[in-house]
Amino acid sequence: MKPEQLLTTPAEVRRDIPLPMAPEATDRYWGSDAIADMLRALGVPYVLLNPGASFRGLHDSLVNHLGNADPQMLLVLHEEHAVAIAHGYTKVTGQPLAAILHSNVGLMHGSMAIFDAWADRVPVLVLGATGPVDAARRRPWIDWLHTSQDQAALVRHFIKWDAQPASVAAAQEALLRAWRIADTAPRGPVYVCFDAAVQEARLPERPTVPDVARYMPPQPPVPAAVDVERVAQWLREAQRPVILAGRVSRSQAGWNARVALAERLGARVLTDLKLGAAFPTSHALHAAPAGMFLTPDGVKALREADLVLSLDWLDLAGTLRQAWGDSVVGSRVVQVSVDHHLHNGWSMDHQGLPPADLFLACEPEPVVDALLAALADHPGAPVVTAVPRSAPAPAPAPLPLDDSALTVPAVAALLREATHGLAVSLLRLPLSWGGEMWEFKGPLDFLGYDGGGGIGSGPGMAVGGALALKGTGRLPVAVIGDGDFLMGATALWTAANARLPLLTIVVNNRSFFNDELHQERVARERGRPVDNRWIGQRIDDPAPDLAQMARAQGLIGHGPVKTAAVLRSVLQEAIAAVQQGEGVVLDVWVQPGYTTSMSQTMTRSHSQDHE
Ligand SMILES: Cc1ncc(C[n+]2csc(CCOP(=O)(O)OP(=O)(O)O)c2C)c(N)n1
Ligand SMILES: [Mg+2]
Repeated sequence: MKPEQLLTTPAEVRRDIPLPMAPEATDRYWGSDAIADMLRALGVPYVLLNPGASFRGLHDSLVNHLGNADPQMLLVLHEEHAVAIAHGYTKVTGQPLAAILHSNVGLMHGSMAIFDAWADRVPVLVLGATGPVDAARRRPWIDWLHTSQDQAALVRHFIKWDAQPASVAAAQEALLRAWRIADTAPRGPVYVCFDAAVQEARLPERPTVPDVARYMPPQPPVPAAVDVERVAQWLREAQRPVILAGRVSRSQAGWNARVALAERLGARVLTDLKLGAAFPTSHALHAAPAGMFLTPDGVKALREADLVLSLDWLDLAGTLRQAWGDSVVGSRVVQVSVDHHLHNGWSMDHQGLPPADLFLACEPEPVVDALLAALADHPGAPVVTAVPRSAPAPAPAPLPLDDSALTVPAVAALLREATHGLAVSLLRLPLSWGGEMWEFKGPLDFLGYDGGGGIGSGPGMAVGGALALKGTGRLPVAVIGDGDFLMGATALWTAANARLPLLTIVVNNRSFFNDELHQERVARERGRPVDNRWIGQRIDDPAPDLAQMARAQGLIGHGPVKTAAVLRSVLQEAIAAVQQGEGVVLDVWVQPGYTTSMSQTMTRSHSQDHE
């Protein structure tokens, strides 16, 4: 289900730069003009690209045939960012973008980000080029080097579909099919590779564009009435139902429906910090703060359940295992998901195979709507006011003292204080974050993680989110690790170039700290010195000047910020600057450390390790 349109038209990004030549200045047409026309007809607002000769024909068509509008180009400094920005944008809007990657080399650079989008079930129209496929037409050296047999083979295991059309008509059809497949749930990236010779072929006349309205994705499947009635009956009978709110849409209507269903049933709800906000976290029925893994209170709520309604929960088998271990799952399980349509033999991102007493092959939203209708006569349970807990509910850390050194919970507390009353979209949170640190009140309050766990995705996806939110009045904030920042930092240049407001807070522990925990665990198991865990992990000799890296790219950079007092004043300044349209990076030095439940789960014994 698509989120409601955030903006009636995509934000104007630097249309202030006049082009020397008006579009339509020529009456001669080329193969790539037809491809560009198709992108416009499909309504793609932006294409992200790093230039390359393999698609010089298409590049020219976008600029000189279409006048660099609808779609508009955004330049990136690395192909990984092209895909990550598209991914981040679509997570907010539901609207896919195109990323154009140069021949085999650009595709290789983009591949990790394609994997992230795949694992996150986010559609991206990845376009590429090769050739000329006809060897007789290749320039010496470089055209041979950058032509590969079956180029899509590089990424085929983690895209939904690919094509290398051999004519203009086939290219148009390939784009229509790619679009439809990418944007049909389970959504994901697709790849269309344009032969340089097809792009550069002269056309006898202006290409006609097919009527794209006749090739759109299918209507989402709705559940069969008999299945809805069965689940509704099970829900009426259930004493302690639990809803696992997983991969749901950013739609406000979908959010409201989930709340209504939970309230009607008195069902407890669990959410996942790897995914976008799915349920109001301060609601009495939200059973436990979300984490990257199920927290002890989450395990308890699940363990007590007599019916589990999984709304496309990301790892249902693994989660049930956290509650029931090796014993038989002691609750009815209803799985609502279309994800199985995407599973293949290469990627294990399908996770373990969960049991399901009833499996509805639908997206969550139509099922929630149907259940609400079926349960209209249900008396409605009193909203549980206090969920019994094993220990006191985790509370967000209080504001730190002025001169104290900073931790991630303290940064969260100061950010809460500084943004009080503002509509904030957290575009990214670091691994060291805990669900209790922030209240999610709506579907755009948090956009979730990157899907594939590919470090370096943070900055690019944040830029994409900022592009989507420009002009909406929401404050885009990304809180990311220093390792993530350093791998993806040059993505921020695109934010500066496109004049995108964005606040990036780097919680800088000067380390790839997640992996220090792993080395510590191994050292302990082997009776070896734990003190050596930092070797090959710390990023502090020299400590990179992250603020300088931001300034070097045209953003505002502050830091290193080392105390609460300084962070409080810098945050105020930074938020004001972002509200004026600036991109700001704050380098905030924090003590290394993860929440207890996180570090316990991260460092479990080898057979249960996650990285
Ligand atoms: C491309 C890639 N390389 C390496 C890893 C392994 N890895 C997982 S978390 C992590 C550390 C990330 O560092 P940072 O962003 O600073 O977060 P911190 O752990 O310090 O909180 C690494 C290297 C990965 N997931 N992806
Ligand atoms: Mg770090």
